[in-house]
Amino acid sequence: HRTSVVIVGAGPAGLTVGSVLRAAGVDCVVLECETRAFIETRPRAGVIEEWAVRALEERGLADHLLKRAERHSACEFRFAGERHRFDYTEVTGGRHHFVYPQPLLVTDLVREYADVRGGDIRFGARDVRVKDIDGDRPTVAYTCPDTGRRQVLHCDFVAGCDGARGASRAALPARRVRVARHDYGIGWLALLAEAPPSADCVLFGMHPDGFAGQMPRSPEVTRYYLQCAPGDDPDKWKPAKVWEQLHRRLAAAGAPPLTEGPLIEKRVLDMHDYVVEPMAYGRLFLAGDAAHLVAPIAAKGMNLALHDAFLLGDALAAHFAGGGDAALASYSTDCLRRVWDYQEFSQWLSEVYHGVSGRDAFRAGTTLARLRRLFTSPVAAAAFAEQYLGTAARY
Ligand code: RFL
Repeated sequence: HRTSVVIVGAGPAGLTVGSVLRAAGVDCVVLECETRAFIETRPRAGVIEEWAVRALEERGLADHLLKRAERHSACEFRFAGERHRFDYTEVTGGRHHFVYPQPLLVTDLVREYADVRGGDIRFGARDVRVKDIDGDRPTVAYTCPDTGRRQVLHCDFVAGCDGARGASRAALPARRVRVARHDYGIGWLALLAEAPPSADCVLFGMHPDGFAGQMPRSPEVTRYYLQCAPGDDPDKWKPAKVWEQLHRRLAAAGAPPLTEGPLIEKRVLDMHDYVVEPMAYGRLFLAGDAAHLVAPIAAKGMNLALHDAFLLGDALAAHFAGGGDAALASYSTDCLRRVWDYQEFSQWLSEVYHGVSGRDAFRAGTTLARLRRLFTSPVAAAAFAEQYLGTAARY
């Protein structure tokens, strides 16, 4: 079988690349190891930056999102027993965050790619192997779930969009890429509660016991985070202990109590980042978490995945339209600028979240000073808002 582009992975990155290619009339195949039902319900991200929503809209990919996503205009920091609302829409003269659960975005994108634009997508593809990326005829082999047989796809380009644990990254020759890693040495217990949000905006609790966060996802489901030891056992966190810690770490004068509910997800995330440089070699182009992981501290991962996907989709479409390969040549450099910018902000924000916990009184003092500055210096507030909402510059 021959096609122009094989896309490995049907996450936000792969499906967006596929939809952009279909709109440009470019032949492609998406290979996904899970089932459609699984990827349409896997809970994860929720925050989409406004520039990314506009970019999806320009490509006809945001109809549902624009009807159903919530628009957020503020977040609230709680520290030293007080609550401080940060109205980023006011600070930036009208910019917002959109809250739209990742499974809904994936559902919209699968429908658009496969059902509306007639894209070829193969679910349950096992043992995907990417080969011959340094020639002009790469191949992607996989095992078909129905027949158990190996299939080989011949193509011009491979888009490696298979996330942090994918297979395509392994096809990059180790001598030609550098993987930069950072480990925060911190764990987060990531929770989903079947309960309405406890506040109409994102809450950040900076507490000597550790960070706690609340992120509205929908009227029925709310995400919470609790800082914990890396590698901690989620089963040790019984519901009573979870809620006791959430109440304690998010407590502030005048704050309404949290709305409790059954915990439908409980996982420990070890906070770490990596960046693969360059993000491309030969005919293989990585996009999204396959190329860079950013700990969910600043809710940036899916936004970076979308940014890569727009650039890669457009660059491949330009190639097949005879528009040259300049965009493919600069793809990695163009993506990495935003990647490093968001990594830096996540590190900065990690210190804000975690600096008051533990026994280091000096670090706690400087962290509280950093927090207070957001509410006393308009310049500091503007800088924070710009990075929190994501660089608005044309991607
Ligand atoms: P995905 O979404 O992981 O999709 C990759 C797809 O590839 C498939 N796959 C394979 N297919 C074939 N062969 C293989 N060998 C394969 N291996 C994997 C997978 O099944 C999957 O369908 O990567 P993509 O597209 O790069 O998207 C990245 C985002 O999913 C990720 O960055 C975000 O979820 C990160 N993130 C957040 N990002 C935000 O922008 N805002 C947020 O609010 C936010 N919250 C979060 C998050 C990530 C979290 N976790 C679980 C780490 C909250 C959490 C808890």
